[in-house]
Amino acid sequence: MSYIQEVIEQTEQKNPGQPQFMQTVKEVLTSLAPAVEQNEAKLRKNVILERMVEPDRQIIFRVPWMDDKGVYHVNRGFRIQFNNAIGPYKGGLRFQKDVNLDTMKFLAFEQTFKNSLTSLPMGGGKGGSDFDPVGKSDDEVMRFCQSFMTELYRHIGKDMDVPAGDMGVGGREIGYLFGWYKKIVGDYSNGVLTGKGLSYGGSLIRPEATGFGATYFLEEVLKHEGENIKGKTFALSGFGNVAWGAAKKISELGGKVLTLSGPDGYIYDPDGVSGEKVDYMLEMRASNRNKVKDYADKFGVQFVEGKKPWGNVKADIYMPCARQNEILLEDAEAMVKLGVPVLNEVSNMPTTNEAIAFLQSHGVLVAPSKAVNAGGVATSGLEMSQNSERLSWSAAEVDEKLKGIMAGIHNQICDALHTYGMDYNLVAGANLAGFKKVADAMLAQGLY
Ligand code: 2IT
Repeated sequence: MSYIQEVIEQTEQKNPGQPQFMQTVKEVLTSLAPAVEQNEAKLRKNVILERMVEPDRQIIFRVPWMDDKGVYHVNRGFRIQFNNAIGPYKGGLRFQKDVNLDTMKFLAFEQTFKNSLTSLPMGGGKGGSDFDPVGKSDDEVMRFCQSFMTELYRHIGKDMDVPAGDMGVGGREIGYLFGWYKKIVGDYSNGVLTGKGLSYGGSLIRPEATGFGATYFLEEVLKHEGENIKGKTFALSGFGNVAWGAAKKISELGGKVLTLSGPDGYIYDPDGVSGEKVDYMLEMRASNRNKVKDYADKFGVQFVEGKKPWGNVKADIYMPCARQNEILLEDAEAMVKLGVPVLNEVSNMPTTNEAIAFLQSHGVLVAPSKAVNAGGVATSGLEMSQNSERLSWSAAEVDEKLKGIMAGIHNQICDALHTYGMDYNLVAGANLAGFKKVADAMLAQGLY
């Protein structure tokens, strides 16, 4: 049996009931075959793949909190410190009711390779809770964040592990988390968290960074194909921070965003989501209602209940910005039937492995999330640099660096594909490039 297949089977045995984690492990490891075959003896001796699929540390803790009526609740908190070969653990916190250990491990594993691609010194980590922020008051969210940090603080640090936001965790939550961290620890190390407000060490462009970066990466992909964004139509899912940044940049560059979605369904706006409509996305998110229908009601456009845009709306480019596994095999089949040529994955692991394989074998260009959405964490890395320097950079400076990083990721992918004599397969290229840096660092640092 091949080394890769052995490790996949061992990992499956050791991690029963973790389908999302196994999905990314299989996706990444199988695409590493060309690199592993060249160095098999050395990689085997150093148990590189075995170590790469085993997190350095998995922290699980109780988070008790009290709601506004005085009723007590208990949630589960997580922090997975997956790999710190190239830098301190870095990755977001997700607050969402279906978060479990499997979700956390898949995200932390992906984060390790994504952070490697940014070319910044950041290891892979992820955390969060099964706390459901929908419908909670500010005070409830604050009390939850304080309780969460009361345990988390002992595991993080500006040179140890640096959390940020993810779904359900934005500027408000990071503010409460930082306030409580500072209260417990007593010093002003604001480099311990990223995604902070501008008045206490946040970076300009960090809120926009994931969506902007995803659009910049797409520009590189289209350039490679001799095309550009101007005049192209887009189907997006989600309406949160990531979809907001993407819609803003796409409309600026002359593309037209036809759809947004929420747990309730999707909206179809034939004039495109731009200008005040993009600003309205922020209001929808702040309202905490989690309903995209509000957009249709406000702007008088079509709302399709209970459906996703995939396979229902024809567009030049699909950009899932909502959650994992939103594009299944049946969606991929419908997408090919409709003739959608490009899938630019923005949310983490939005497509199942079967759907990716189907799309690629039918000529759809798939840009993988660990490259496409890396602008978010990359700008977190720039926020850490500014905190260390005790300086703030201008929006133009950060945006320019972000653009350079996204172009750099595309170049690294092309270089990796070139090294192994492969075609323009961005999924394999991103895994090969992300893996190489982490593996080299682990080999250099000995058995640990
Ligand atoms: O999935 C991601 O890369 C993020 N949620 C951003 C993580 C970060 O540390 O900025």
